[in-house]
Amino acid sequence: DPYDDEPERDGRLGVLGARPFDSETAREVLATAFWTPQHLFYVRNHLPAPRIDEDEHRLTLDWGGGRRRSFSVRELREELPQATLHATLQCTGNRCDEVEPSAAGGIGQIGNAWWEGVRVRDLLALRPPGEGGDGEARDGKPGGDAAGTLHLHATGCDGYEVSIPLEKVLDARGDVLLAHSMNGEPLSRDHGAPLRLLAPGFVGARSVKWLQHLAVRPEESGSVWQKRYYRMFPPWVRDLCDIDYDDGDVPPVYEFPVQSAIVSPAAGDVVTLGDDGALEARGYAVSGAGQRIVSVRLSTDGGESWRNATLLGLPPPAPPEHGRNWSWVLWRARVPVPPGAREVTLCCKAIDSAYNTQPERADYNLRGYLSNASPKVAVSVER
Ligand code: MTE
Ligand code: MO
Repeated sequence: DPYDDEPERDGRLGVLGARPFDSETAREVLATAFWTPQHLFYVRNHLPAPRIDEDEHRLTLDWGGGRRRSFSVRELREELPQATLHATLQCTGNRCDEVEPSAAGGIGQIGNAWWEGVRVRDLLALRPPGEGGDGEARDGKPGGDAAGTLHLHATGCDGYEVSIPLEKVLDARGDVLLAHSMNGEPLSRDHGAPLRLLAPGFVGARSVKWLQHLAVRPEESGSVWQKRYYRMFPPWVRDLCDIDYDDGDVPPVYEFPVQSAIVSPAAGDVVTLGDDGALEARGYAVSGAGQRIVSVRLSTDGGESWRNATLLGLPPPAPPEHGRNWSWVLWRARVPVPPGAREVTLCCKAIDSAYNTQPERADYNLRGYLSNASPKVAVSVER
């Protein structure tokens, strides 16, 4: 049984699937913890969780053209410059049930943490001398795929593999990290011990856990997770058989768009209004693109009138990314309810510093990916 050696897991994780293990962060945690504690942070595995001996483990980096080097975990922790990253990790399928009701999931395939490790761009800069690589200009022609893009393939010890555009990694403002710790603790087995990739602003699927191998290549990874999952299916595709994966209409998903959720109240709750005739709401919001969330607006009258939420202050230390905001904000609001209303639908929308916001409704896609429509929660009112 490949699943007979799974890690111990906290009973407060909301289980969506047992084998492979798939889970959500609980609402109580989402509503209150700016840094999601590691043992309460959603876990999304596609395969059995590997157990790795970190003293033996080596990460290999392949620049292409036969140039490779491997690193021990100790070297990565102690001998290379360390960086800290504040970043939200969100599964491509967070809120998927709102787009595809048969999909398992709610608002909890998300968490926020501070991560420590080595910037992947610093690792790439250690390129050993050698012949031209796959990623380099040869015969005066640029390397890369048809669009001239190079890709970084990332492979985990469980066999999971995806790629990301190399540009994101080389970009000084891309902040891609090879992480060994989360919220000041070494990574736990479920979160990828001893090493994982953290590509902030990209869907969780790109942040490969139990990282074993990184390789620069002129094309995307050919793995099933790169080619058959984590691509955006057009709304007219209703069945996996309808898909021509090689079609340009099925592009890979990297960045995630502006997202927010109402964590409290939950749909169907009976809420008691305060003396001010308002209800109390809480939630999270994140830009995805590294922008700052400038406001979260709430309405109980279908968007006729809006109220700004209070964005709850970030605890120190300040984000180390000098102007990028990969981390979420939590928010709280008191929202007036129309006099006499017994049922209301609370809705919200987040707006980032580039004035990107959430769509009123999401187009259908088969896997319920990137579900980020303006959240709506229907509750009963008690006065
Ligand atoms: N990396 C490996 N090696 N195997 C996996 O199954 N799942 C991915 C990503 N990295 C996965 C992986 C997906 S889909 C998500 S959403 C994130 O890990 C989840 O990270 P977490 O379990 O630490 O929350
Ligand atoms: Mo995911």
